[in-house]
Amino acid sequence: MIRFEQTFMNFLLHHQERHKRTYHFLILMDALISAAKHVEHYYLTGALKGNLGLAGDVNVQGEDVLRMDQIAQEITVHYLRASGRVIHAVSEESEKIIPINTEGGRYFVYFDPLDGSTNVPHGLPVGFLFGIARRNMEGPEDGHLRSGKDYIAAGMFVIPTGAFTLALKNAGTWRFHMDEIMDFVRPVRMILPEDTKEWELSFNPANRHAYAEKVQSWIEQNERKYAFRYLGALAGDFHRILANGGMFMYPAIVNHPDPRKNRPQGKLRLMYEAAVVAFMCREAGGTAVDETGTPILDIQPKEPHQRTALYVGSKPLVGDIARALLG
Ligand code: FBP
Repeated sequence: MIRFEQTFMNFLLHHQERHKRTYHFLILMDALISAAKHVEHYYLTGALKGNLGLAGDVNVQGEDVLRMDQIAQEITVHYLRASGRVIHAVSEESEKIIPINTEGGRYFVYFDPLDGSTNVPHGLPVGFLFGIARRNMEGPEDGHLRSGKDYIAAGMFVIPTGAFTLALKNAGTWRFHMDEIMDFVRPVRMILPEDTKEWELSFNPANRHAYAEKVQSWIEQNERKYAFRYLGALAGDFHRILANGGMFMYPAIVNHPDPRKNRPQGKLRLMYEAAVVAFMCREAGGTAVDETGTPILDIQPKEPHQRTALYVGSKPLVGDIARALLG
């Protein structure tokens, strides 16, 4: 007996119909799905094709560019351009804002086509993260960078696991899995569990003594209550938190023995990392704050690659550490 699954596109078509929305968003999502599948193919074959190494360049963040970063960037920009629906894009792999379909575009896309760079040389899980905002439909559009609360959707592909999670404004966070014909199917609504028994903490333990004293003492008081997991790729770590509950955090680094390694403004990028998971977390019943306890979704970006500290996950835990941060 063949088991037939609901496909992502069928799910989205019904969503658009239910909310009397247009086909434009479908075309954009189709482009992002095609881009992610193409990136997954190159990643899966990367070791044999010698694509998991360095490209020889340095990016805007001062980091060595990986060959896969270039491939993922090229693929994603191609599909966004082909959609004809994107005014401009912000990408981790491009210093400047990328003009796409400036005439006639409808959306802004903020993306990181291959997040979790330390996992790439080993072919371990990485993320394709994206946030989408819509242009001003009532009046002139000034193209300003949008804060997370203005996103209409955000999502992530955990590559190469075939897992895709998408949050739609006021319509929840949904997880899909790739089937045998590379379709994303079987939508499952993700709600952060209230039951704390599966809750996890996720942070880089190598940095814990360089966090603010308040954060270090919060970890000491709470770490024995929860399991600990850390993959070293935001998409993978947040994928777990969405299912099990708990909190992922990448706090500010302020007490590093080598002051040059301090990151008082945080490491993760606001627009295409922190705001993406914060949006997905809100739609799943959770929340996210920065080092000052400010909601991540309320932070207005001043520049495309602005960094932030990030605490994201179950409301009671994020609320608790926010009180400690404000204390
Ligand atoms: P990249 O975009 O350079 O990969 O940095 C982001 C990231 O890899 C996140 O995915 C992950 O959560 C974090 O940095 C890991 O940082 P660290 O190796 O310092 O723990």
